[in-house]
Amino acid sequence: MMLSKLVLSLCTLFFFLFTLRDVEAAPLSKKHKILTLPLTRLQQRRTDLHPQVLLQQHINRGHRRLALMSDSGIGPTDEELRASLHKRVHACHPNETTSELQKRYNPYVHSAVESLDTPTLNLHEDGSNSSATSSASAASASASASNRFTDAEINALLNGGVTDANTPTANNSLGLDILADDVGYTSIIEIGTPPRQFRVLMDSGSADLWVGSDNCQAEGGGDCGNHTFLGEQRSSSFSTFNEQWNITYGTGSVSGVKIADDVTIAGLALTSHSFGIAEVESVDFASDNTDFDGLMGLAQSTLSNQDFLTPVESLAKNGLISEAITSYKISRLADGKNDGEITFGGLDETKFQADTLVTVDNISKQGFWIAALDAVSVNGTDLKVEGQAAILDTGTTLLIVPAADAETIHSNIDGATSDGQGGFLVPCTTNASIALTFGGTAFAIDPRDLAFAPLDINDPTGMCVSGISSGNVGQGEWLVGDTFLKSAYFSTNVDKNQLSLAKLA
Ligand SMILES: *[C@@H]1O[C@H](CO)[C@@H](O)[C@H](O)[C@H]1NC(C)=O
Ligand SMILES: *[C@@H]1O[C@H](CO)[C@@H](O)[C@H](O)[C@H]1NC(C)=O
Ligand SMILES: *[C@@H]1O[C@H](CO)[C@@H](O)[C@H](O)[C@H]1NC(C)=O
Ligand SMILES: *[C@@H]1O[C@H](CO)[C@@H](O)[C@H](O)[C@H]1NC(C)=O
Ligand SMILES: *[C@@H]1O[C@H](CO)[C@@H](O)[C@H](O)[C@H]1NC(C)=O
Ligand SMILES: *[C@@H]1O[C@H](CO)[C@@H](O)[C@H](O)[C@H]1NC(C)=O
Ligand SMILES: *[C@@H]1O[C@H](CO)[C@@H](O)[C@H](O)[C@H]1NC(C)=O
Ligand SMILES: CC(=O)N[C@H]1CO[C@H](CO)[C@@H](O)[C@@H]1O
Repeated sequence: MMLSKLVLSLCTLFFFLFTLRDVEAAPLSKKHKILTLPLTRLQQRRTDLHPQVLLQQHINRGHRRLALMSDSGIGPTDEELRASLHKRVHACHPNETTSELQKRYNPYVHSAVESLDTPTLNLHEDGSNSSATSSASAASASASASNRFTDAEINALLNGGVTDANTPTANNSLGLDILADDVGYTSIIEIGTPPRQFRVLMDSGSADLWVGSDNCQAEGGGDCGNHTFLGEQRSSSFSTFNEQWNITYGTGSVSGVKIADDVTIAGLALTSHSFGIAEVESVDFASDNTDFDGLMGLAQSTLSNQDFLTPVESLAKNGLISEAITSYKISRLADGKNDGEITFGGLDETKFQADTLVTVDNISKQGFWIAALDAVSVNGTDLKVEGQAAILDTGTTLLIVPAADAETIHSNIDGATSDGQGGFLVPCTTNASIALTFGGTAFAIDPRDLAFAPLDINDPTGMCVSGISSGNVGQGEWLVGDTFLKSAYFSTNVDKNQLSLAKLA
């Protein structure tokens, strides 16, 4: 019974993780940018994605991003990525036809499957009912001192949604609200006259601001979902350039027109700021279940597809802040503190230990935020990894590191195993302390974040998918997302082309 439950849950649970966990929002080169964004809250539609498939998704996204972030831009083709995915899918469901598998794994593009939307999870082979609520209580019932997964986390894992941050006390700051289970981070800004509120994903790995247009259409038909939209009829300060812009994503694209309108961020009012509205959105943005209306890229505008200043550059240029600084306190749902915050024009000194602040030069030639990675250690022992640079990206959920580095790291974590196909599992209770050294200071990842999510939601002290995935494209670059950034205070400065990290207060 235990064995069959475990085996089945491996084949049922992971659709959630696939849909929830992977926020990877960075454009990749000036000419060819790709974003991959989360498919939040689609998880209740199907419950049968195999963890192997989840891992392949992460690996594919990592490969694609790293390939495009690297100067050569040479990476696996879509066909190769699809082939790897299909191999994994077929390995898990050997007796299903390709069209059955397509329905299984692309439910959101198959309206027939959309109609199966149901809050009921079937985690048990015997068919006993296990709704999201009862799963959460099952998890909490089996909770022990070593179960790190809080009810709030399990609930967010199953149901997505946004957890609002407290109102910041620092000047020029917005709350950074948590998307699902630490999948991404959003804030509310105001646009237009009269001003209306938009929820945007705050992304240090891209450089364009956009929200949906009143005329927005989902790719493949339909509207752009239950979101707030912008257009000339809604705002007397709206103006258009009649020029197109677009960004190509891992799974689709956003395209639209360049416009200008008044934008207020943390009480700082930009008059007629130039940005984009999206007239066509891929389904992962257009879905009702996507809990944000647009995206704010906060890398350097040299990366901008729209060829506009980023909001923080515009704030500095207009003298509303003294330097184009963006600072992030990325919060962790499990802490229950809701203390996420983004600060413009400076750092919030209440959020970090001043004597631990290190500032390093940005080594990106393109406008990403990339720091030299001095060392990586487990429990203080230097692993001598090959990775040399880290792209710090609030818009990526996990860490994606070269395969050799992923092997080295996991071989040093007690109880960690490879899944044999490039993915890694760690004990959910792991206490291993993995630290990344920047500017001479080691910043440790909280072990809770290393244990990405339980393989079996009813066994939260068993094995977990690792927060460190393998992606072997690029030149030793690590893609360092929220799994790491939750454990540090992070700040970027466009004017000085530098970035800073500090230990949290
Ligand atoms: C697939 O079909 C074969 C032959 O009918 C059967 O022996 C096997 O058990 C099936 N595998 C699964 C996973 O259902
Ligand atoms: C399972 O439980 C949910 C929530 O209590 C309920 O809505 C659903 O109908 C149940 N499903 C079955 C098959 O009993
Ligand atoms: C906010 O700015 C005002 C005016 O510069 C200053 O007096 C106040 O101390 C600042 N508040 C905080 C929390 O930094
Ligand atoms: C649309 O979104 C709003 C705010 O997020 C929510 O209150 C409302 O219930 C949603 N409506 C539908 C039809 O989903
Ligand atoms: C995207 O924008 C680029 C640059 O403006 C343009 O060359 C290209 O044709 C656009 N692509 C699409 C699909 O609109
Ligand atoms: C981690 O530490 C906790 C508390 O000290 C302990 O209960 C747990 O067994 C440890 N986990 C491992 C894998 O050693
Ligand atoms: C690292 O330290 C933790 C906590 O003391 C311990 O549980 C773990 O086994 C150590 N790992 C290694 C590889 O030494
Ligand atoms: C301030 C600074 O050192 N900026 C550097 C950022 O990285 C680029 C590319 O390596 C350098 O050219 C800049 O000098």
